[in-house]
Amino acid sequence: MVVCTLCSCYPWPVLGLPPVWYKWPPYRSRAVIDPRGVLKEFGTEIAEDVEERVRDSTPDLRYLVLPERPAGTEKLTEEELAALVTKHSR
Ligand SMILES: [Co+2]
Repeated sequence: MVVCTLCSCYPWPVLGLPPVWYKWPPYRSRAVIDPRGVLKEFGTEIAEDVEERVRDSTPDLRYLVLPERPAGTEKLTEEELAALVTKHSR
């Protein structure tokens, strides 16, 4: 999970304006302490056998998460795959 505890910067050129909760201190601190619990509240349950890592971005160091290809999308074109990616993607 990628967070920014320092300044809540957000990749707005890619994802648009951030949701309001993104800057809330309780979200920023809990995302670091309990990323699995926070993701669960957003409706994404991470299996217990999946390792959790939290990366805190800074103005000098950014992270980009490349998602796995969703099941059943093997025949989609690049454009069709790109259309699946929104800030609401899980
Ligand atoms: Co920041």
